[in-house]
Amino acid sequence: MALGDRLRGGLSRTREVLTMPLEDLVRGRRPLDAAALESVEEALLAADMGLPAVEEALEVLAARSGEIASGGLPAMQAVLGDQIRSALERPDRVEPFSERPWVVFVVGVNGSGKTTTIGKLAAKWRDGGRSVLVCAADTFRAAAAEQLEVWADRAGAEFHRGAEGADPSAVLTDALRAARARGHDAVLVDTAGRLHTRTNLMAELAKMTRVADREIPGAPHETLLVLDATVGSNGLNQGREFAKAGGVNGLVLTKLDGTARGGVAVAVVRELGVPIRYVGVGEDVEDLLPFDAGAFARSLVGGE
Ligand SMILES: Nc1nc2c(ncn2[C@@H]2O[C@H](COP(=O)(O)OP(=O)(O)OP(=O)(O)O)[C@@H](O)[C@H]2O)c(=O)[nH]1
Ligand SMILES: [Mg+2]
Repeated sequence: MALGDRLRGGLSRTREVLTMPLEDLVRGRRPLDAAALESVEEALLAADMGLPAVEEALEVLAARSGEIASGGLPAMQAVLGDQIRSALERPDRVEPFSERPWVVFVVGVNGSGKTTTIGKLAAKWRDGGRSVLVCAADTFRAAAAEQLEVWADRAGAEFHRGAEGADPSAVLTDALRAARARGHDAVLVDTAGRLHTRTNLMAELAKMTRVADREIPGAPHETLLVLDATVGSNGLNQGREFAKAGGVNGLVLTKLDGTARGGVAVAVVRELGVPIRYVGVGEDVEDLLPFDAGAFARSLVGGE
């Protein structure tokens, strides 16, 4: 399946929520009056775009209502799609593999999809001919490391873990030394979603960041915060904590296939000020897509 089809498939639930009222509206081919705008507002809020972004979008729709009335649904989709695209666009200066090894921390709360994302990413990079080491720095749950090992085997990546309950920073240090010694192109680091208290978790991540930089100056080159789209904007508070503590410079939005709240992409980028780097649209290894704001916006609102 082509990437575009995969993305459109993954976003189909959100697109349904968004386009039903749009289709109803433009069928009448009339200027958008207050009642009409209200139903668009409801749809955008239901898709979890967040109030500030929704208000902005409504202003633009109102200002261009004549054009929409004469152009019908395609015009509506173009205007709204443009608005969503520009809300999602953020300068992204990260250039994977510009350093060797390229070190990526993957952080986020329990169950958000960290391990799965690492597995998918390792497979993608291996397919591209890169050698990859994955490090299980979640030493608190044995099952966490085992799950990562399964993904590593499947992807053909080297797997590194420490003893159960070991200091994650010590495990990381060993993994980075091994990666350097063996000349790996990339290191993907899986982290715990929860420790005894949230504060400990943030302190642990900060320590791991210092340790990585000491072993490989500039590392981690990416810290990806994984957010579960099915939780929608309710997950934003957690996102803020991670973003504050951990030097997060990229987002991964997972489980878009299981939700009608795909508009949350707009809310998280706006709130956290960090670009989305990948989206997850399923549980299979191919279901991680590089993020493209234009393609994402078009898949959300439908049309060309
Ligand atoms: N449908 C769907 N499921 C996903 C996606 N990404 C992850 N999952 C599922 O979400 C569940 C949790 O994923 P994990 O990768 O184990 O999450 P985690 O963040 O590593 O969880 P902890 O290790 O407990 O912190 C698994 O059942 C995954 O298959 C996605 O994009 N779509
Ligand atoms: Mg995990």
